[in-house]
Amino acid sequence: MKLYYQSGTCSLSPRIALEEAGIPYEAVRVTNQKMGDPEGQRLPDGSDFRAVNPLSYVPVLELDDGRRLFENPAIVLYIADLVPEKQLAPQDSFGHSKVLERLCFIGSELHMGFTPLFMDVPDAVKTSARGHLRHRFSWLDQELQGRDYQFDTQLLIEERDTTGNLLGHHHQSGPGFTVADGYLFTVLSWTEFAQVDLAGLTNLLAFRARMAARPAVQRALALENQ
Ligand SMILES: N[C@@H](CCC(=O)N[C@@H](CS)C(=O)NCC(=O)O)C(=O)O
Repeated sequence: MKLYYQSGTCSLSPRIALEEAGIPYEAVRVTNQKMGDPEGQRLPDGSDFRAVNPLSYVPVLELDDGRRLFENPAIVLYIADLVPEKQLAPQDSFGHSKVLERLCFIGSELHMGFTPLFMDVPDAVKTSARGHLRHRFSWLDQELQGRDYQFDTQLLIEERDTTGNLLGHHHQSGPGFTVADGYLFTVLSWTEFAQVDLAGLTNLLAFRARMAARPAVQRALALENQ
């Protein structure tokens, strides 16, 4: 499996999902020779990235048989479903759809909301974009009240005796990491650069710190910057 990525971008989200899943993958760095120009995106051999994604953006997940998946929500849910036992997304239909709902919210209401903040546009447009984002982040802050992660998952816990023999299993339900957390963490990582004010959003800030402490997230960040 290959992940086409660019450091500091939304491809961090599927990278976190892959690291959490423990699935081996090859990371292919896309570089931009001409910032903001889709014709400038290049593969490591210097060829045009549009041969992989005609729209010239990351992330792209390429399966071993050559099929490709585009768009963050689809990619990370696919990764989650490869390892259902890890509960990177709830596997019941409603729980799965709730994670998809949040992934779509992050993609359209947050991720795309940053676009003007990375462009040369009038200050009034940027101020409006920051207000729009602050409003949506405030809602997520409320959603995270009293919770470590955005959704509940159901983990299968093994019971063992003192010598390590398996005695049985039980289910434990409660807030747990899902791929929607990896995507939310990714867009939160842009807030300083984009000057989006998160002051007072204590649940969201605690969530970000909790995510940053996860070994898989730390691996994803370190690998991106290699
Ligand atoms: N709708 C896409 C958006 C992906 C996207 O915005 N990718 C950015 C990085 S965060 C990119 O590659 N931009 C380069 C460009 O558009 O030229 C998704 O959700 O996956």
